[in-house]
Amino acid sequence: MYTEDTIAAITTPPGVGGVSIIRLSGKDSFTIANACFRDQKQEPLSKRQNRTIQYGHIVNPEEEESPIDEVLLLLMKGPHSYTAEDVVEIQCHGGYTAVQEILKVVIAQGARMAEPGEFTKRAFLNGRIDLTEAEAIADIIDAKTDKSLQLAVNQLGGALSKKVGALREALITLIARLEVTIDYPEEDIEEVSINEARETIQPMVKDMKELLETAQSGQLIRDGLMAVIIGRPNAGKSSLLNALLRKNRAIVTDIPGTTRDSIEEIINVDGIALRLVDTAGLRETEDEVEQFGVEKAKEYINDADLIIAVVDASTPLTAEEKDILQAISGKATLICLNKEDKGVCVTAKDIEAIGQFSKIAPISAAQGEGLTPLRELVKELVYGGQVIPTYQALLTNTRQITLMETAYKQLQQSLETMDQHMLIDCVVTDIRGAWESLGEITGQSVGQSIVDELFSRFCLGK
Ligand SMILES: Nc1nc2c(ncn2[C@@H]2O[C@H](COP(=O)(O)OP(=O)(O)OP(=O)(O)O)[C@@H](O)[C@H]2O)c(=O)[nH]1
Ligand SMILES: [Mg+2]
Repeated sequence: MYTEDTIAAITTPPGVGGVSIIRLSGKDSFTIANACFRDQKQEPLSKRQNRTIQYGHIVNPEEEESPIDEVLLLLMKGPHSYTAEDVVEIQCHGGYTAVQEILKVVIAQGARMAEPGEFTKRAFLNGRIDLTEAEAIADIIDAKTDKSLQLAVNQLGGALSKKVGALREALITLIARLEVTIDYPEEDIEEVSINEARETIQPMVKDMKELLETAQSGQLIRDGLMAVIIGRPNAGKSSLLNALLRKNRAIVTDIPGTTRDSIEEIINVDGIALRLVDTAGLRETEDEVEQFGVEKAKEYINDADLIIAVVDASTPLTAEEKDILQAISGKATLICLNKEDKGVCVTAKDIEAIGQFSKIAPISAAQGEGLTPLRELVKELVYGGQVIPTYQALLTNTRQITLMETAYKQLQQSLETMDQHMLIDCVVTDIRGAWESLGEITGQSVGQSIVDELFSRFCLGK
């Protein structure tokens, strides 16, 4: 058990609301709460029934018991608490002052201000959750769509941990069997063991490959995609942004060069968060402000997961427009042939003659028509044509993916080592490497610095 000092933090966001919560965790939580909590009962909090709510007042014992607020106290003794330590949560009236005053009092009584993510870090260090589950908690907090939430909740339920745990279990059993062979080297036993090892590892390699193949989907469901809307001035980019948002977010005029700074908004496309960026129309310009906007647009093109190029199809393509289209050829792109209600000068064939694009769709941004192909393209990019349910175990971040790739390569290496009839010791070394890499995913074998870095990304009070 990880026994350290007792930490405290305000776990609710700053501002006015119904309630604010101060959380205490550690061996002295009950003693500290007891020192500043007053109600009708005589018995100390530590003697009261666990997992109950107590009604009373928080006072400042250093200042003649002056009352601070009327509160509810939640008592949760370890190990059955968020951190697996003794936890007390103080619910006071929501606002700026009471909650800060209560925090000051509990700190004065011996608690220490928690660092960001420290409660969850303790849950991990105390063995209540593993690293994938801790990451899932951060993902639940950050979830932008129902699908990313489902994925995170599922990961918190142990979907990925179980999968990784099963792989590790099979590997350690295999390592044990192979090590027996090393200790008692007899040729026929060795042959049998190697065959067994091959049969165990081959399906695992297949399993891991599948996990890696679906990893991009997991990451995109979790993080969403960034789509940049580009095109020449007046093509209808801001009109498209507004149509997708179903509100007049960006200024639309018939003056070319209306949008100068980029505008970002998030929309939900069938459970996937799509970060839309409307940009300044691409053109050579003397206007310094507009020039900055054009440079920014070009940067977004490099970073985007998806490029939405808007073409004014009611007038012939300009040389500049052709250059833009050539430059984005081959990337994940949707070409929107806009303003077809005004007349058709540019067809899909004309666009196809310029380069390779994922989809070409006639739209009317002004009327909000023809937007379905965008949804389809987003889904194609995320799922790559596969059906991936969010309750399936998925790798969802770069840390997990990199470690899984390493483990995958190590196991493949072990198969090659066997094919080359090398010593069993060498095979065991490869397999052990994979076992350790998998352990890093769940946090069974992971360095302190990685743990510190990971939890520092959490918010204060979590
Ligand atoms: N007829 C018609 N007009 C459109 C359509 N989409 C946009 N427009 C008009 O085209 C003009 C320019 O639209 P914007 O959305 O401001 O174009 P933009 O690409 O953002 O332009 P900049 O910000 O200057 O780069 C406005 O007058 C719009 O009303 C459409 O589908 N049909
Ligand atoms: Mg605009």
